[in-house]
Amino acid sequence: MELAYKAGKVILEASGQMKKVNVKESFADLVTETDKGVEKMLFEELKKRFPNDRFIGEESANKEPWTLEPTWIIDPIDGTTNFVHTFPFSCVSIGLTVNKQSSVGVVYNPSLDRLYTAVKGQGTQLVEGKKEPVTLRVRDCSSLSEALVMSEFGSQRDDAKKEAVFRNLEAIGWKCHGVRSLGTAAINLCSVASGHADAYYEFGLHIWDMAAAALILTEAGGYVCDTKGGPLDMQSRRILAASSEKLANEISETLLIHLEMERD
Ligand code: LIP
Repeated sequence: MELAYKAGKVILEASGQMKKVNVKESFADLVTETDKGVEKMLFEELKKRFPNDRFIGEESANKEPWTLEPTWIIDPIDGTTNFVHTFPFSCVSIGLTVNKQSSVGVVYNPSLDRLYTAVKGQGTQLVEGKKEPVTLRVRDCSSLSEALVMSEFGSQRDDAKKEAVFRNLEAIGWKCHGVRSLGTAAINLCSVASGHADAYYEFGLHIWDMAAAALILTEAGGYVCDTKGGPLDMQSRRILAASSEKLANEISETLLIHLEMERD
């Protein structure tokens, strides 16, 4: 939590400043010096406290393989596009997995001063500004026709992704109350955990976008799985999250294209 606040301060101070923006896999896949600087700071600080643990970060050139060992999985800025454009939904995401199971998740959106935390088996808490922490719980919603659904266009720009995004959006969008897209997987998941939305699905995200927030959702009573149903595979680059298993199943059956991508 302390490091999330520290990272958030750096993100907030840099937001809206002139910054060099580089691209990664497509012209819409952005990275800045702030992403790299925050990741370096978090790695250094966590390594001081947990020298024997392993580390995976979005911006590291050589990614360590994900193993059963305790592993910190970090996205220094989830929602880099929002950060570049000053849309106030970016966050730092810090997850810890042990035996490949998420055991700690911390997500902090500095623009709204919202800190989401979860420890396996101990529920999810939100600290907003100076307010007392509150325990989060998903909203009761078991039907797509009553659901507010979140999804993302993502940052890939190839034809297969385009077809999957728009055909799935057409299938889901007309059957639910509405579709929302905040531009950050972690905050989308936290929004379902908070009861602000009822479900979220995406193809093309990465392990660091979900490692912390998937636990935040399940500890708030939500359900996560693969888009085809079955256990979530955090390396598969796809996720379906909902306030209940029943709603997740309905969305899974409604999605038309379950994109297969190169694994993380
Ligand atoms: C982004 C996600 C977003 C997704 C993009 C990208 P980044 O993470 O959170 O929801 O649609 O594909 O992965 O690049 O801002 O850390």
